[in-house]
Formats: sequence, structure tokens, C-alpha cells
Amino acid sequence: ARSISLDRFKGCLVGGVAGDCLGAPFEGDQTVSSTVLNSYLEHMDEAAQKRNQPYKPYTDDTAMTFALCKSLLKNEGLNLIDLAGQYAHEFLSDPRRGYGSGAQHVLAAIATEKLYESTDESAVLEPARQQFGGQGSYGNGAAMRVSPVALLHAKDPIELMITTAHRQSLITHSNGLAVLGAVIQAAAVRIALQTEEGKEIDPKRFVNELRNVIIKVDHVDASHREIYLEKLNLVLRFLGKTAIDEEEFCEQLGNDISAPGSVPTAVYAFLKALKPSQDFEVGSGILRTILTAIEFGGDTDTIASMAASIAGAYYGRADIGEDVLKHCEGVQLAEQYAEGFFARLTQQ
Ligand code: R7I
Ligand code: MG
Ligand code: MG
Ligand code: MG
Repeated sequence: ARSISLDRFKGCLVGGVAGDCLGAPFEGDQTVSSTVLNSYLEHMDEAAQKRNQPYKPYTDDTAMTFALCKSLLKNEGLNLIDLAGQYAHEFLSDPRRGYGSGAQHVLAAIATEKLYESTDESAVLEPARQQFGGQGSYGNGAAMRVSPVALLHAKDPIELMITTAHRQSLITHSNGLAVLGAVIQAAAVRIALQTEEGKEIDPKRFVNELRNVIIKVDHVDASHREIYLEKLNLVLRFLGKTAIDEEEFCEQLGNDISAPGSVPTAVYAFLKALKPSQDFEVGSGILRTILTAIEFGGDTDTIASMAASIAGAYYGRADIGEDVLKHCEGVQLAEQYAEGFFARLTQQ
């Protein structure tokens, strides 16, 4: 059976765009009821008629993902200085996409100091290192954009993927929690992508593979690794429950803009939505994943986008119909980038 395919490359990037566009209007809400979410999908055509098309804009999550795609394809791999320039250029050319305040500061500094003209990689990483009193940001901004790294390294040893996911983080996020979040998110996409077509995913095995990845990440604090290992235990614990106390879920697993408070939650949403849901009667696995992610409120664009990148890599582009996608900005560009990564892989 085939695993890696163009349809699944497209599913990954298109899923990420859809999660961002559909989740963004709920960012910062507490919880969102399934009644509201079902009605939201059903009335999308009606709502669209009142606005310009496509009326669901993407946010910083997708803007940075596209910048990463562009730089990786242009350089046939990671070029940190070019990538820093690409991130900064994307931000300055379209700054109102909802960037985190720390990220805005770092990207503006890279542009102001023209660090993308430097030949010294460490100079480009300096603004991120200085964030939050020298601790670096632990926001989820490095994880929310990382899915193209899994496509770039789809056929390479996992160590290469880990290194690229790690290094691309450092341009904006030097804290080990942010780095690990990005590596885990990239690994989740990779595992989904490599699962044979039609083969079911076993949540315990999926989580175990992520544990093995965490152990391989160098140059991060052991205490940061521990935090994620504990979060993955919680993912399995919540998956095993028949009823979930939303308050307890948000407090323990999280729904916020920190990497440890969102990346494991995205993994949870993907794994939870593998099974049909009584709440959401949608045929698409990707859409079910997105609604499952939005339901907990909080950082809905980012959690839905990360979860749907994983889901898209598993179900493929064909899983999600045009009914909803036609309202999302950036779908065509996502498909073009997926084609770029796929062509590169088949030429190797
Ligand atoms: O991580 P980042 O790019 O933000 C991504 C989020 C996503 O939800 C996007 O959709 C967008 O809405 O923003 O941006 P950062 O500014 O690096 O991190 C996000 C926020 O996390 C910061 O603005 C801080 O509020 C918080 N944060 C910290 N707070 C205290 N100490 C991150 N690191 C720290 C810290 O070390
Ligand atoms: Mg956003
Ligand atoms: Mg925001
Ligand atoms: Mg967000």
C-alpha cells in the first residue's frame, strides 16, 4: 500500500490552512458548543454571501508556514539566514495577521538590523535569544508553522527532520519548550504521513513514537522533555475517558499560546477525531479534527491548524470537500507548495 502521496502532502498543508482559517474567529473564546460549531459549518454559504470571497482569511500561522515553504523549496533545504529574511519580509509586508507580541518584536528587529544580510548565523538568532529576559519564547509560533519540515524530510532519516525543525525554531523561539513543541508537531505529521493508506492508527503506538522522538532531541533541558512526556501521558488519559470535564482538560492539557499548552492538545484532537463523534456529524476526518480542536476554545486557530496538518497528512486532500474550503484563503497556494515538495521528493 502506498503511504507517501501527493494527495497526503496536499492534505497536510491544506489541512493546516483550513484549521487556521476556520479556527481563527474563535481564538480566545472559552469553550465553543457543538451546536454553534455545527451551525457554523452549515451556514457558511449564507454567511459568505454577505462578504467578499473567500471570506475566511488565514493568520500568522499560515503566513509563516508559507514563508517556510518558500525558503525550503528555494534553497532545497534549510538556509537559516534566508529563512529569517523570509519570515521578516512576510511579517513586514502583511503585519496584521495576528502575530504574537514577542514574535513581532523579533521579526521587526531582524528587518531593522538587516540581519538577513549577515553571513553569521548566530547574529540572526540573537533577537530570539534575548526574548523574555534571555529565556527565549515558549510560545507555539515555532510549532504552528513547522509542517513543511516533515514534507521536506519525508524520506530522510528522522534525525535530519529533528534538526531542521529545531533550527528553524531558533529564529523566533529559542526556549527548549518551543523547540520541543516544533519537533513533536513535525514528528506527528511525519508519523501520520508514513502510516500506510487505509491502516488505522493506534493512539498508544502513535504516542509512543512521539516519546521516542522527544528522547532524541539534543540541546534542550531534561526538565523540558519531562514536561512533554507527562503531557503525552495526559493525552492518553483523556482519550480513555468517556466524558471530559472541559475545565480540567484546559487546566491540565491546555488550550493556550504556549507550546506545551497547545501541541499535545493538537495531537489529542487528531487522535480523538479518528473515531466518529456524536457531536460532529461530518464525513471528513479533517473537519472532524478541526471541530474537535476548536471546541476547547483558547488558541483555536493554532491548535486546529496543527491538528489538521497531522490529520491532512493521514486522510489526504480528497478527504475535505470544497464546501468549506472554498471559503478559506490560501488553499491554492498551499497546494502549489505541496506539489513543490512532492516533485522534489520524486526527483531524488
Ligand atoms: O509564539 P508566537 O509566535 O505566538 C503564536 C500565537 C499563535 O496563537 C498565533 O495564532 C498568534 O495568535 O500568536 O509569539 P510569542 O510572542 O513568541 O509567544 C506568544 C506569547 O506567549 C507571548 O506574547 C507571551 O505572552 C507568551 N510567552 C511568554 N510569556 C512569559 N514568558 C512566550 N514566552 C514567554 C515567556 O518566556
Ligand atoms: Mg494565528
Ligand atoms: Mg492572536
Ligand atoms: Mg493562534
